[in-house]
Amino acid sequence: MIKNISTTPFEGQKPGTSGLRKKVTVFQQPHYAENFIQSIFDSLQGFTGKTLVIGGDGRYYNREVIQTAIRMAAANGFGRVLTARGGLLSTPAASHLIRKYGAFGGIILSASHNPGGPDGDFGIKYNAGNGGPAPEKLTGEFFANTKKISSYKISDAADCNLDKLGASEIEGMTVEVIDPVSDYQKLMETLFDFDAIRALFKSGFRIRFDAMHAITGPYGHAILEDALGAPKGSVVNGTPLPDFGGHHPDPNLVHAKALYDLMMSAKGPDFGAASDGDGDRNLIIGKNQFVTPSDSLALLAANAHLAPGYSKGLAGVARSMPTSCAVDRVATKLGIKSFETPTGWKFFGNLLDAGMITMCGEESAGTGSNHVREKDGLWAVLLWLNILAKRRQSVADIVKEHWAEYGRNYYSRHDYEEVDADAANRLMKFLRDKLPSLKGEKAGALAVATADDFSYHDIVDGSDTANQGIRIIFDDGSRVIYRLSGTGTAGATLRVYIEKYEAKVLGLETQAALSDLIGFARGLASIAERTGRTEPTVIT
Ligand code: VG1
Ligand code: CO
Repeated sequence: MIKNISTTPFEGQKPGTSGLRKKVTVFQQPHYAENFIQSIFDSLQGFTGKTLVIGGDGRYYNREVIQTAIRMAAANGFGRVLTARGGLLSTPAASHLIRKYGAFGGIILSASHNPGGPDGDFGIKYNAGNGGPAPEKLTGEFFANTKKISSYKISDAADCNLDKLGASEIEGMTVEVIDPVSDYQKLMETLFDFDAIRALFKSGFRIRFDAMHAITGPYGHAILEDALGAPKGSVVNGTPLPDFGGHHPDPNLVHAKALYDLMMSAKGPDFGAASDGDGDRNLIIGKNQFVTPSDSLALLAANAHLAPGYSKGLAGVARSMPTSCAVDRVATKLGIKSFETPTGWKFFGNLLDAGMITMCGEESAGTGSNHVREKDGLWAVLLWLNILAKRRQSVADIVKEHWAEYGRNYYSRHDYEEVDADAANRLMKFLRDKLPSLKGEKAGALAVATADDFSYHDIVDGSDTANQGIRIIFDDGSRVIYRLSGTGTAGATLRVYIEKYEAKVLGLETQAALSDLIGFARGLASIAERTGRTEPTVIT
């Protein structure tokens, strides 16, 4: 039976953020998840009888909310829910299912790289029919609806069995449980030369893929080990756990330190990679060679033609504003356009849909292409493997050759996590007010050429997005960027991005190469005085 439950308004997903992310305990409040899901449905039109994809990254509270979402989809008139065994779907796999099966949209339950478990984070996001994150116009409506919601519709049907493949029915709506990996694997087979990668592993090439007890475990086992012949055990932490084994499923040098240490040791394999909670991020480390995500994007763009899916070349590329400009140099050489967008995958969607770009990425370990409308961790790993299988050189040699050809964009991000939100906002306001007087300021031998608060005009839909980060550009193209995170769940996180281009001096240690700019960035914003922090929490 379908029920109308009366409820009270709340403040849901802030417009412009990718989903609603809060502590599990917040989501466990009565009606909380229901309110948000109904606010999403109330913003959509014309979905009666249509398909909704529902899945999540397996974190704590996933199963409960999937059952709730299914009951609510039925009560709201969807014709079919498509989900996967255990309700488990990586974000890129969900994006693919939406596209492949022509779904109206999808609900993805994840807080991405944020920790999980009863005291961890939970999240709900909506992806539209193109498979991509809801555009700003829609997230604005979700937010408005959360503030005026008065009731939600839900069926009182029993839980669906998510562990058995096949179809069942509730309130006349079909619920279909499919294998989470097989459609995604088929897509990867169309893009990459599986035979060449198989031959690479046969030749003795070794990989370690750290799934961080998150969603990519089953995908890694099936594709890397079973299909491509990497030895069993190549995929570690491959069983998704509700609390990610107590770890933080963020594939960076802090949270994937064990992988990093192994890759820097004599007994390390040839190639190391990791992915995050929901499977959209990637970390790439060669033997004795860490690859920054910004460099990885540039390298993948420069070598993409070696993979069958990209053999005809790239239409264009895009990077988020704080991402290093390394990929721009590749684009220039290839004679294609490089677009600069605000942080967040949704800004790539229109460019991908319009066929203006084929590949895109962010400094935060996100890379992807037009095969789906999300960043895709395992895809990046497979593209790297395809390139390695064709070039038969080490990661370190490929990286060094790339720098020799294009020069090196030294790059680092300094995060100050969980700082006082008011202090962080005051710091940003101070910088904003200071912008007009920054020209000519010195950082070592460099002088500020331009400074602005980044804004973006979307040439596809004509929309404008302002206040996307303080951007200070020096006379040699070096950059210092400040922005506040939109994904944290406690206090504010200040991100400072530092970049310096060197055409010839290629072998410096990153922090040393950036030291003048780091000193400038800290001094200009009085970070220590304003936040009480003399050092960042995380340096990547
Ligand atoms: C962070 C990253 C951003 C990424 C976003 C979502 O956002 O910086 O590049 O798109 O996370 O990634 P912020 O606002 O905290 O800087 V994920 O893996 O959470 O889907
Ligand atoms: Co993610």
